Amino acid sequence: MADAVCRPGTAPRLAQATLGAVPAAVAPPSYDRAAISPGIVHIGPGAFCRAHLAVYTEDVLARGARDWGIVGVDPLSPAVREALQPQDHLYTLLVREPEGDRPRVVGSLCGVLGPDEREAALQRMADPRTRIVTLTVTEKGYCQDAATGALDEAHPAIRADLAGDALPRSVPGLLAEAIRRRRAAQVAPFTVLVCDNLSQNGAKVRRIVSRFATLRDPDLGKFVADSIAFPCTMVDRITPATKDEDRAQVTAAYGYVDAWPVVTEPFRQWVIEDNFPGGRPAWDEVGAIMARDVHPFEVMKLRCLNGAHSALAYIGVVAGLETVADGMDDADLSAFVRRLWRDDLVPTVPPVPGTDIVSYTGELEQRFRNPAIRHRTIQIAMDGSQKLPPRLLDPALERLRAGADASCIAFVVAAWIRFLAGCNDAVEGYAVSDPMADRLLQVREACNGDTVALVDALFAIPEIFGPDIAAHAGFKAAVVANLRAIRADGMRRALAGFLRR
Ligand code: CS2
Repeated sequence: MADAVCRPGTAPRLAQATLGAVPAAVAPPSYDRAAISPGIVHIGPGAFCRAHLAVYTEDVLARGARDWGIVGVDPLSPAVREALQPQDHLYTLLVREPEGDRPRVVGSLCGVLGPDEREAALQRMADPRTRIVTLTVTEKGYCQDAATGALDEAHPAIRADLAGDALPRSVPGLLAEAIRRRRAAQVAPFTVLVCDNLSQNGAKVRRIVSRFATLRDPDLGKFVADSIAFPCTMVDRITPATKDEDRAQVTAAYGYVDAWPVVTEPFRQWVIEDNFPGGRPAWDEVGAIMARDVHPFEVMKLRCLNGAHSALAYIGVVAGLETVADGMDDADLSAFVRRLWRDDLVPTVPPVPGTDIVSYTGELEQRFRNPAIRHRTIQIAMDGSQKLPPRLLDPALERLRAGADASCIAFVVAAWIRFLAGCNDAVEGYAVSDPMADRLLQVREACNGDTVALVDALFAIPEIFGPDIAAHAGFKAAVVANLRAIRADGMRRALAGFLRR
């Protein structure tokens, strides 16, 4: 395959049978895939999990472990299955260094089930060989009230799962049903490992799933709360959505076709609460940190990395800056991000074992500036209703309660509200993608351009702002003032004005 002529249509497809012929530059799995049995079911096998959890697990398999293969379950779309099944679930990971790509083929995924295979997915979750169910379904995948982290009982998917006898579709529904089946068959429970950017993710999802289970059967709810381990974890690796140009680049550079390669940065971090009653892969031997308390790591990452990302996203989209690296190249926006860290976020981060927070934000700045990673601001801007509370509103509230201010966060909230207009300062349109988009856009329409009314109406949405932020007159007034400036002068001038203050 190394010498393949790479005209479109002639390059061979990546697969087990063609693996021996990938060029030497691409590292293949170094173990016998046929000897691996599945021990993990992963719900949400998108790019992030394939750059993170699947790679840590790949490294464990390469050290000789046999029973930790991963079966992916995508309850929403058949796209990953359609891309990966013809290539025996192999995919290329392109680690993007500023100097060039480091490619490898990852083999830890041994199957992917799509939305039409929910019975098979439940059987796989109930199989005694499955000892861990891992999840990357994004914040909205848990059907939560983002401000409180409780199950959103009015969520259409939850109502549907509770109403009928059909197989569940929601994530809480799938987990509760799989746990019920194992219990009925007297199979030891699996551990649920939530790998999404929620604060106290394991504890939160335990409450969500046990509440869902209680609504089905109070006894099952108690079993979930008392007998299932949901360790908390902090996950980190910047992984932009795969673009067609990445696919084309694999074929041009390495001579084969991969329908869904994954592009990621060199950095990776994983901190895991070590609570796996059914056992776990030796992830700690391949770089993961097992900790008694993940909370300080998670607060640091959610606020400093994800909070700054959201700031770059809303300010960047409105100002017409396409990627995070473009945002960091803008002198005002990078100065803003540094100020956001220094004034509003770092003071809210508890001491983190083995970490100097100033060096951490310095390293974040380098990661954000990696020119080889084209991480689009519009991608990060998605689902703001779910992302703002843990990333920015929680730290704002802590600052306000301590009698301090949260001026940079107030600017970002104003930028988010301006972002909801659906067009940037150059009047180019984009879609506002958010599970609450309809409600947010209705609120915008109803306010008819009145800035104070708009901020009031959005702050009154309890699932986003919660009562304490909503009642804080000073914070609200700061958001109004920033939004007025952004609307009157455009994002760039408003930002420059903010920085002069
Ligand atoms: C980003 C995250 O899309 C987003 O909201 O902030 O996906 C971020 O890139 C990861 O959490 C990095 O670990």
